[in-house]
Amino acid sequence: MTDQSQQPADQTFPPPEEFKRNANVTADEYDKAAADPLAFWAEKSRELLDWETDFSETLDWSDPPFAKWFVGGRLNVAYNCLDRHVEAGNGDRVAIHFEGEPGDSRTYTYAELTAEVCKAANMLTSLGVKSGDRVAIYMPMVPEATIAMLACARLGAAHSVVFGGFSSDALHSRIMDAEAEVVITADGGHRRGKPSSLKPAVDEALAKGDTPVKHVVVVERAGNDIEMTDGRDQYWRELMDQQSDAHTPEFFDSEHPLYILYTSGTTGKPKGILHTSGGYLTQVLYSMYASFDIKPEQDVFWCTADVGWVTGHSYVAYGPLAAGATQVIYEGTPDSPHRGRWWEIVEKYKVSIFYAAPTAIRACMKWGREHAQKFDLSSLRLLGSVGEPINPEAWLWYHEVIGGGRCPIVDTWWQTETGAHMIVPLPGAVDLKPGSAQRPLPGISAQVVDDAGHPCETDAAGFLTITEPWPAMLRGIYKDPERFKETYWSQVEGQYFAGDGARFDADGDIWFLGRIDDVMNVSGHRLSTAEIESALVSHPDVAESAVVGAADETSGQAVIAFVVLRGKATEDDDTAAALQNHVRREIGPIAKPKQVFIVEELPKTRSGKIMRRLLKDVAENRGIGNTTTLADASVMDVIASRVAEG
Ligand code: 6R9
Repeated sequence: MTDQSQQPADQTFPPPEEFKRNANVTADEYDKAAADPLAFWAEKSRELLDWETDFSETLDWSDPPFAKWFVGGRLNVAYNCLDRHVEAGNGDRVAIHFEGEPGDSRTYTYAELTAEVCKAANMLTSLGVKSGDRVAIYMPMVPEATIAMLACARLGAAHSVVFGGFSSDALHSRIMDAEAEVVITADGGHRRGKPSSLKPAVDEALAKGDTPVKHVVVVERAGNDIEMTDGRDQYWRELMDQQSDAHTPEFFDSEHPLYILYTSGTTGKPKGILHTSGGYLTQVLYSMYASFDIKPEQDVFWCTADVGWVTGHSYVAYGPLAAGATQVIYEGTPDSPHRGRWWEIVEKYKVSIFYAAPTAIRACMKWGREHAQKFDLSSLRLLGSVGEPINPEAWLWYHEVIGGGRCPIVDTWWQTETGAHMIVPLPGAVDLKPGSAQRPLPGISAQVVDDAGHPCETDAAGFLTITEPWPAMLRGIYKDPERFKETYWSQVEGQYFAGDGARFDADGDIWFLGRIDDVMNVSGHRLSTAEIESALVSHPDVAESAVVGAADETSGQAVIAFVVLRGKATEDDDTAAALQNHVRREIGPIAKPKQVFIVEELPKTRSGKIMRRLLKDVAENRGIGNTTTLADASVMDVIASRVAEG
C-alpha cells in the first residue's frame, strides 16, 4: 500500500461563516443519524423522494449480505428525476446546459427533458424493451446518453453503460454478461478536436457472433461515415420522431434493478455491479444536499465525469436531476481547443458547484494557473474531488486558484459498489483538511481494521470497512452471488471490505492510502492488473506478463508492464509499441501501458506467485526490496538493470 498522504495536515480550512450559516446540513445531523441510522434513512427517503406506495420496513437484513431497503415501497426513478419537478411548477427551469467540444450548445428545460425521455421510453417500448430487460449504452458525453439512461429507468429496464473509451472486446463481454438485446450508441463524438468513432466498435462487437442483440439505435453526433445493418440498426432521430412525448410511468418495487455497471476487480473478469432503485436514489439525492449543499433553485452544478463511470451515473444522470437542479454536461476534454476550456465553461454558465478528479486538477496545475485566471470564476461556491486521494498540494492549488480561497472542497470517497458518497467532509459542518476525506456521511459507519479484523489504533494503517449496510450499497454482482460474498464480505465478519487502505488521525479524520489489492487507479479510473495481463498474454508473442501501477505525478498511477516473450518471438524496437497498441485495442486507450519492459523472467515465489510488489519497487525507482521469498533472487537484478536502461 502506498501512502499518498505523507504530509500530515497541520492546517485546516474552516468553510466561510456565511457558507456554514446557509448550509443545508449542519453538524447536529451527525448525532441525529448516529442515534438511529435506520430512522434517519427512512425519514430522508420519505422527505427526498416521491414514493407511489410508502415502504413498510426500512431495511431487511435477514439474509446478509443481501440487503433490501425500503421494503414494500414503490416508485419510478425517472418520475423522481423529471415529472415531479414539472408538476411542481419548475418545468421551465434548465435541467441541462450541454456544451459540445466544437462549441455547439443546447439547453433542455425540465419540461423538455421529460418530453424527450418519454419519447425515448416509447421508442424503447416499440423495440420490445420491457421491465426487467437490459439495454447497453455506449455513448459519448451527449445529453442523449442521460436521456437513454432515464428512459430505461422509466421502463424498469436495467441499463449497462459501457464507457465509450472501451474497446469492442470490452463491449462484447459486457453485452454477453448482461444479455442486452438493445444497444444505444452514436456514430461518434468529439474528443481533442477530432471526431472519435464508436459505431464501428459496436459492429465489431456484434460481429463476434452469438450476441443477444436485436436492435442498435444510433445517435448522429460526429457526422462520421458509418455502416448501418439492415433490420438491426436504426437512427435515434428517425425513431424518436415517430414517438409521442406522453408516457405514463409504471411504478416499481424499491428493489427493482436500476443498472448494472462493470468495474475492475482483482481477476481479469470485470464485475457487474448491480444497483437498485429506492435506496440508491435516496442516498444519491441525500448526498447532493449534504455533500454538495445543492440549492436547486439557484445552483449550477457541473460534474465533469463521463457517464461511463459510476460518478457519471450518480452525479450526472441521477443526482442533479433528482434534485431538480441545473447542470452542465460537457462533451470533450479540458484542453480542447485550449487549456482553459473548463474555466471558460464555468464562466459561461456561471457554474457554482464543480466536481472533478484530482488527476485533472494536477494536469491543470501543470499547465499553469494563467489558463484559469483568464476567466471569471466568481460564480463558484463549492468544489468537489473524487476518484483517488487528492494530494495536499493539488488541494491547495484547487482551493486557491479555482476556488479563490473561498470555496470549501469536499473530498468524496466512494466506489462503484457504494453507489453514492460514503466518506466526505460536510461543508457546513467540518473544518476541511487538505488530503483527507475525513468523516462518514451521516447514517454511514466506517472503521479501519487490521489483518485480524480488529480496529486499528489512531494513525495505524489498516483496511477500511463499512460496518452497517447502507441504502445505495450494491445489491450484488450480476449473476454471481458467490463472488459478491467472497469479494466484499469474507474478510471481516459482517462488514463490507472496501479494498482501500486507510487510517484515522487523532481528530478522528480518515486518510485514504490507496488500493490494497491488484486494482490500479489511473487518472481516477479503476483498472485491474489481471485484466491487462490477460490482454497482454492474448498476444501471440507473449508468454507471460505482470502489470503494476507505479506512482505517477499526473495520473496518480501509471500502467507498467513486464513481459516475457514466447520462445520463438524475438524482440525488436517495435515490440513494446506493438504490445502497448495491443492492450489499447483489447481494452481501451486508458489501459495502454505507459511502458512495456521485455524481460527474461518474472520474479516468482517458490509457489509460483508473481511478486508484483518487487516489480512496483523497481518501476518506482526504489531499491529492490526483500527478495528472500523469491525462487531465484537474481531475476530481480536483471530486471532492475533493464528498467534502468529503458
Ligand atoms: C467513485 C469512484 C473506487 C476507488 C476506491 C478508492 C478510489 C475514489 C476517492 C478514492 C481516495 C477519494 N477513490 N474516491 N480514494 N479518496 N476521494 O471513483 O468509484 O471507479 O469504483 O473507484 O477509487 O480506491 O476504492 P470507482
